[in-house]
Amino acid sequence: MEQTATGVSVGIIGLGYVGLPLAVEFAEAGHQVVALDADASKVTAIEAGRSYIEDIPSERLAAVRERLHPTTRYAALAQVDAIVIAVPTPLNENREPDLQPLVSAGAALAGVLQEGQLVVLESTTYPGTTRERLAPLLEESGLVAGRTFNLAFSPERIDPGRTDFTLRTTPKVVGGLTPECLERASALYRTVCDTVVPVTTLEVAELTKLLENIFRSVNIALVNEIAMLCDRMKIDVWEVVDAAATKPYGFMSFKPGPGMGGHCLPVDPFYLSWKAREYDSKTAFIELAGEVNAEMPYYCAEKIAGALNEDSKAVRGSRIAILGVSYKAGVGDVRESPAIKIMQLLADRGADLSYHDPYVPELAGFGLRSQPLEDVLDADVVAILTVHPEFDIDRVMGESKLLVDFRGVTSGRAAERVVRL
Ligand code: SAJ
Repeated sequence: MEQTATGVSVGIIGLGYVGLPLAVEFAEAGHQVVALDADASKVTAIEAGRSYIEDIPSERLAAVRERLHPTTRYAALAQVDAIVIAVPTPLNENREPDLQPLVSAGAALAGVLQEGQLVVLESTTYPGTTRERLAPLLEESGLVAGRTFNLAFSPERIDPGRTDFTLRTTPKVVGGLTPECLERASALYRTVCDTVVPVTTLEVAELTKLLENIFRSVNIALVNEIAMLCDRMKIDVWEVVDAAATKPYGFMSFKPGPGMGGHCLPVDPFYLSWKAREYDSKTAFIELAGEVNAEMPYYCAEKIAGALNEDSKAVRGSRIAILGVSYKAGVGDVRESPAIKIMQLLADRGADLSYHDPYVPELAGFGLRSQPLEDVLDADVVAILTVHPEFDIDRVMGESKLLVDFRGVTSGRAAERVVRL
C-alpha cells in the first residue's frame, strides 16, 4: 500500500456509527484506510461519497476519498499495519451476549493476518472477550498474540448527536495484551486523539466502558423510580431534579423519561451481568436498573390512558399524536426507543396513532409516516416523548387540546391541559 504521511496504514472492520467515524478520522489524520464491511451497500455508499451516519456529513467522506478504500474483501487487510474491529455486540433473544459478528470477523481476519500487525477491538463487550475469545480466533492464523502480532482493546465512546466532544477530543482508554501491544495501540490512537489513557490490562479497558454505561443506566433508573414516586406524592420531579442539580458537587443530574433506548445502555449492562454469573456474582444494580427502565414505557402508556380518561375518553378510537419517536433528541435512531414500545402498547389498545418526528420520516412497523406538526396538534392527546431541538414547545403547548409531557420541557410553565411525568 502507498506510503502515508503517518507511515501507518489502518484497516477498520465494521462501518457503523463507530467504525465509519473512526475510518474518516484516521484518513483525515493522513493514514491510508482500508474500510471493510460485510454489507456491500455500505461499501457502495462510501465509494459514492454518500454517508449513512448522521454524525458524518458526506462532505467529510468526500474530502478523504483518496485515502479511504472501502471493501468487502478481507484480503485487502493483509497490506495494512493496524486493524481496528468495530462490529456490533448485540444481545440474543435471551438477552445474553451475541458475539457472532465478532467471531465471524475474527475468523475471517485470521485468514489474512500478517506477522507484525496490530489488532484492536473497540466493540463494547464483557471483560475477558479480547483475551479469551478474540486472541484464540486470531491465533488460528498460526501467529501468536503478543509475540508475532499485537493485540489491544480500546472502548469506543461515540455519543451519537453529541457535538461538544468529538472522537479527537474525547480521551481514549487503551489496554494491551502486553506492554508492547499497549504502546503500539497508544501510538496509533495518539494520531487521532488528543488524550490517550493507557490502562494496565485488556480487562480493565473492557470493564471501563461497561462501568460508564452501567453508571448511566443505574442513574436513569433511579430518577425514573423517583419520578413514579413523585407522581403519587404530587411532587414535581422536574423541579426536584433541577433544584438538586444546583448542588455544585456530589450530584450529577439525570432526567426521568419514557425509558432508555439506543443500542448501548439497554444492552451493555447485560454483557457484564452475564459474565458475572461465571464468578457466582449477582449484579443486582444492573438487573434492577434494567427492570425499572423497561417498566417506564408501560407506566407512560398508562399515563396517557389516564389523561384521556380525565376527558372521559377511552384509548380505543382516540387520536393520539406522538412528538419525537427516536430514542433521544437530535438523532434519527429508533433502536430500543421507548417511544416505539409506548406506541405498540397504545396500538394494541386500539388507539388511532400519528406522529411528528423530522428525524424519522417513516415507521414502517406501524405503517405510519411523520406528519407535519400542525396536522397532529389537534389530536385528542399529544404526547412529548423525544424533544428534538427544532420543536416549538410554546406552539405545542398553545395548540394542543391535551398534552402529556414525558421530558419535562413544559416544567415551570403554567398550563391547564398539561400532564407531566
Ligand atoms: N436518558 C434519560 N435520562 C437521562 C439521560 C439519558 O432518560 O438523563 C435516556 C435517553 O433519552 C436515551 C437513553 O437514555 O433513550 C440513552 O441515551 P444516552 O445519551 O444516555 O446514551 P447513548 O446510548 O446515546 O450513548 C451512550 C453514551 N455513554 C455515555 O455517555 C457513558 C456514549 O458516550 C457511548 O459512547 C454510547 O452510549 C455507546 O456507544 O456505548
